[in-house]
Amino acid sequence: QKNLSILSPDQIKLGKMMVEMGQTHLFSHWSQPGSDDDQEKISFFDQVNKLDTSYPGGLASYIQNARRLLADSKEGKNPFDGFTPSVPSGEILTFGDENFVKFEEAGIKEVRNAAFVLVAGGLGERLGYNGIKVALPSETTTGTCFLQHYIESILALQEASCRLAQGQSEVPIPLVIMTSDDTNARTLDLLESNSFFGMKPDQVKLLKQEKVACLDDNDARLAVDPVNKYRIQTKPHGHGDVHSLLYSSGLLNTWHDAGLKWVLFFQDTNGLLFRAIPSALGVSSTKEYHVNSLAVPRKAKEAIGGITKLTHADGRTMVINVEYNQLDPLLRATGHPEGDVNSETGYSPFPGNINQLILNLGPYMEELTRTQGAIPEFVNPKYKDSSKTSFKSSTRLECMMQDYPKSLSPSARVGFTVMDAWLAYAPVKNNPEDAAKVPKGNPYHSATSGEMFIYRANSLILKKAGVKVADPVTATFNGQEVEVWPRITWKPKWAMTFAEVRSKVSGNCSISQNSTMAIKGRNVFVEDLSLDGALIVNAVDNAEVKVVGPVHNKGWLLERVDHKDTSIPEEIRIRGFRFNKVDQLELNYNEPGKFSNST
Ligand code: UGB
Repeated sequence: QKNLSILSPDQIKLGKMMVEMGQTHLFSHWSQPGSDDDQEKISFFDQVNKLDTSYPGGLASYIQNARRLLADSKEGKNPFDGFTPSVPSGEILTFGDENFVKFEEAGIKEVRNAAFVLVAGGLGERLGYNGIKVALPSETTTGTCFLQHYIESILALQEASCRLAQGQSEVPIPLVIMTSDDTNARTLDLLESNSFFGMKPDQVKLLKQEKVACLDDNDARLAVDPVNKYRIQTKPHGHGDVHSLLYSSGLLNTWHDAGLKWVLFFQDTNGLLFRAIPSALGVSSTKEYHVNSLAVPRKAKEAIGGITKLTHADGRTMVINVEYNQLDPLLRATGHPEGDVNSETGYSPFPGNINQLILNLGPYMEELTRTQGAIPEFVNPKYKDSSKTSFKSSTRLECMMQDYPKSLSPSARVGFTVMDAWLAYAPVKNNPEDAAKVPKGNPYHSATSGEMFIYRANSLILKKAGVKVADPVTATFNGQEVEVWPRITWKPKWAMTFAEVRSKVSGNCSISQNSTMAIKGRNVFVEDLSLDGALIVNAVDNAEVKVVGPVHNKGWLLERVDHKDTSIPEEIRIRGFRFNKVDQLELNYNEPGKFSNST
């Protein structure tokens, strides 16, 4: 009681709410007022205020939701009770065919009406990398980090969309990055020290997610921080926070007023995701989807969620991601004793969610106004024993951004688009040791496979455009057997769509297996090139450059490195290889004009 004298009326109100919500234990160890701890007590209420304002409905709602979910968990209630899973039908695209090209064109037209949202608040515990994941090189031929690649891709889309909408000026496409206390300062620093990678600084907005209170028991008593008895212990709430943050930031209204129509969500380390954006956005706009989730064929038990149609006994249906650890038990419990297994295609019949969502802004705003941005949560306590009365360690509520459609009415147009996995998905999530343990045939999701998949995709795209690209060889790096294709990369501004790639290569081109090629200019035209070695082309935007062959040199050699060798920088050794740049042809065009390397 005496402690109240040092508090403001708002803090006293918060204190009363905490007492009413059964949280008196948080104060039981407080010292008498007038002691040295008074400032800590005020800071405690600052923390409570933050926890209260950053959760939809406030801390009292959080505690109530926690009690309900913890009771369900204790009872062993199945979140899918009454639902039967089946394989949903969606748009299946094949790279490079007429349909794909048509959707890409529709997507490029539409992208000027889009905003992009990158969820990058996770530290990537599975990867174990010491820095932020968006600062990792997506590939080491050019060393371009994920964030630079993403920003350059958005800028290239912006420019391509403007070109299509002839006569209209270029509109800056907004980018929001959701960060957390773990990633915010380093993300801002990466942007600022690189001049925002070419974006206007006010085109990029950082929204920081807050952690949520930890729970000590089934009554949702909040956990005292083990380090500071005047703090509540907190943990991350998950990527689902992105919806409430967007809602409370007011950005959705700003975008709506500016005439935008689409919000595209994506994750921190997928070097291929922008290969899928134009066509997927084309699908969203053509089919007028309210929600479009991108998916790829998924190996049974692969650690990515499965897109599933759930039909309730009462007739309700929804198409939703079911996380990989829930899909197998759900199938077994509903008449599929074999669980999640590959079909005769070699893949699970349930497409894999790559957590790239395209939402139609109007219906999205309506829904968030109704829910205040809150989306369904879950809790995953680790119980001490089967009585389920106490936890091994504190737990918390969590939420996932792909659960957004769960609360939508059945009339919402929810669809998904399946892309070739080689085209659209190359995540970097697993550390070398865990990746080496992935069952043979399943993707490693490591820095090694992430980079090699980029070369594979670029090689296959050029092949489809008529270039003779040599077949890959197999090699093992950090205990992972991968296909090694020629190391081909290009800047997003060179080509964002298949039509653009086709317009930039012509004649009789070939690239040998041990070649490296990096195209870093917009108007670079590759004609009758026969490449056996390394070729780097740098050109300013208004230089039109024709690159012709033959180009033969000793090239860049791939050298194996061990991930345990700490003398090598972490971002290199987690791949298990590096380049020995023995020889190369580097072409530099720094002035406007027309050029060819043959003259
Ligand atoms: N993230 C945040 O921004 N905040 C958080 O609190 C947590 C994460 P993970 P996950 O790629 O295929 C997802 O950890 O959650 C960001 C889907 O659920 O890499 O295990 C984080 O920075 C799964 O269905 O992935 O699995 C990162 O950018 C499947 O689709 C993103 O959220 C899988 O991704 C994802 O976090 C996938």
